[in-house]
Amino acid sequence: MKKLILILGDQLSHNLSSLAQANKKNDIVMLCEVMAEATYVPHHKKKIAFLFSAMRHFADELSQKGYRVHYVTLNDNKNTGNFTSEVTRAIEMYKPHALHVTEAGEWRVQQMMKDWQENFDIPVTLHTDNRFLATHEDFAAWAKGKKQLRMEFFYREMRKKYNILINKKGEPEGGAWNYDKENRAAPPSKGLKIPKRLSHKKSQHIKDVLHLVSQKFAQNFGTLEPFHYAVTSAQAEKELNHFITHLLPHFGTYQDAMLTGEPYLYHSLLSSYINAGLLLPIDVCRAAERAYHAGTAPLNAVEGFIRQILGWREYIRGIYWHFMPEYGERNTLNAVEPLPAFYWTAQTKMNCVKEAVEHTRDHAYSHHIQRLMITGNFALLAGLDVKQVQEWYLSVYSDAYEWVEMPNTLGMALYGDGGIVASKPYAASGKYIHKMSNYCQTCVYNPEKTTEADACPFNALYWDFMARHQKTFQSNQRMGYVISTWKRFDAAKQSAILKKAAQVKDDMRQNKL
Ligand code: FAD
Ligand code: DLZ
Ligand code: SF4
Repeated sequence: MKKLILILGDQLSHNLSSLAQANKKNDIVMLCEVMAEATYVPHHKKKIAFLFSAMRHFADELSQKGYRVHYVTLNDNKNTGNFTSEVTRAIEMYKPHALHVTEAGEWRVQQMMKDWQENFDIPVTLHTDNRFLATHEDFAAWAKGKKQLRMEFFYREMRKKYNILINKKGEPEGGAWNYDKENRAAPPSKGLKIPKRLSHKKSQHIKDVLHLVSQKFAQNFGTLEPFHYAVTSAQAEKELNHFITHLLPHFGTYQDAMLTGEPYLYHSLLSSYINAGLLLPIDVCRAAERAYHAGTAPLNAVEGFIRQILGWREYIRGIYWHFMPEYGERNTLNAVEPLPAFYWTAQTKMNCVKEAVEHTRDHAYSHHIQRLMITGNFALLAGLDVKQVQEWYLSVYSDAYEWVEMPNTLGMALYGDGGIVASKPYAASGKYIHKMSNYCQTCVYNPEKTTEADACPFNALYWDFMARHQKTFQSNQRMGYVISTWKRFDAAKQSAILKKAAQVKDDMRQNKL
């Protein structure tokens, strides 16, 4: 029996389920760089460079371990351009008896694999992706019969299931499940001292891929170099250790802070490595837990960090698979305004948006609060088209795959799923941004003003959003106060705010904001 084992670009893990029963002598392990995947959205240059470099290194590691590897580069002149045609070509070449593959992260590719099961002449086995900590069945069992699917309760179950930060009595470490209240500190006025980040030696693979990307994807969004990404599991492990030692101790307190010129703060930068398979989520959680027990990181930081991975990451994936494909068609707030050009150019006077888009352009990264409370919040308030916003997020971040991007964007940032992920919209005015960042200090707009010529655009848009959606939110307990505040404004004040919001949108459409 000769098997063909297909490994996708986000499946670069040596313990992958499809590899588990591989026979090194007989079986063929294949990886392919294909144009269809590189262009289904216009990915950031660094995202393509990271993934192709990591795929090439992973293929080398498999060869060194004795596997027979079939690797197709993007510029191989026999490359047919997509997964289906490349697998077909490999079947013709090697005449395997069966195809094995680990289930895909994205619905789109999973459907492709189901078609293979129908149409290929050889049996096709889809293996469960056991790198995730909750299976689709686990999530469905948890969700069954629940009116609301709140992350916090899912997370507690996961803590118990994996016995993470649980004391000998079976209770949460420190007596509480969640220390988020301690994790919302504004940045101190003197700024923060952020440890330097790692950079990794440029291998020949990286050099080749950087050249390839600069040639084939010259028009794509983003800066290609300098390129500092880890591209092997050994390098990603170094990133993890660096984070645990130097950054995790401060991760919690300033988790929601934003600072000019500081794209990373104390965030881990591990999402691209975890999502591509270079690090396993359970190993990352255990490393953080060990730091707590060793006394090198406080509980609020460790719990907060573990919650992002064991809680949010698994919950988000659960939501995606539980509600797809219908989820992707949702647009509860009927948001249809075209995405303004500044999401791609960073040419806007709004300092906060400019910073977030510049970080994104330069690093294929911005941290969670920038994604949620700057670019996401603006899109929510301005009613930007949910599909265009999702495509932007899926393109520009090196950690973006639809299973994780979609519920975060459509659900968390845009409230476009009608409240499955978020119990209320993450709508915020310029005052919140002013409190949590130093962006406003050097902005031409004033976060304290709403209708004046130099007023912060977020303020009028915030009230305009409340006015537009008051019917939807008036019965939401967490929104009652703000909706009734809007209703208490006299008619002249309401009219001035709505007029200003209309002007802000006009300026946005004319690229003058
Ligand atoms: P840290 O702040 O250090 O967090 C630690 C880890 O927790 C991350 O590496 C990640 O694995 C996990 N994590 C944290 N928050 C989330 C979350 N909400 N969902 C899933 N995992 C989480 N994350 C992606 O991995 N891919 C995406 O395409 C993506 N799109 C997003 C879009 C929007 C609109 C928003 C608001 C969030 C999005 N996120 C996405 C979640 C989050 O912003 C990123 O995981 C995080 O910024 C990655 O940086 P980090 O590794 O430094 O994270
Ligand atoms: C994102 C991406 C890109 C840009 N290119 C490839 C590729 O050429 N070959 C590949 O195997 N995977 C690629 N990927 C990742 C896939 O899009 C990802 O595996 C699917 O979306 C399934 O989750
Ligand atoms: Fe952003 Fe408004 Fe502050 Fe300017 S004033 S940085 S637009 S929040």
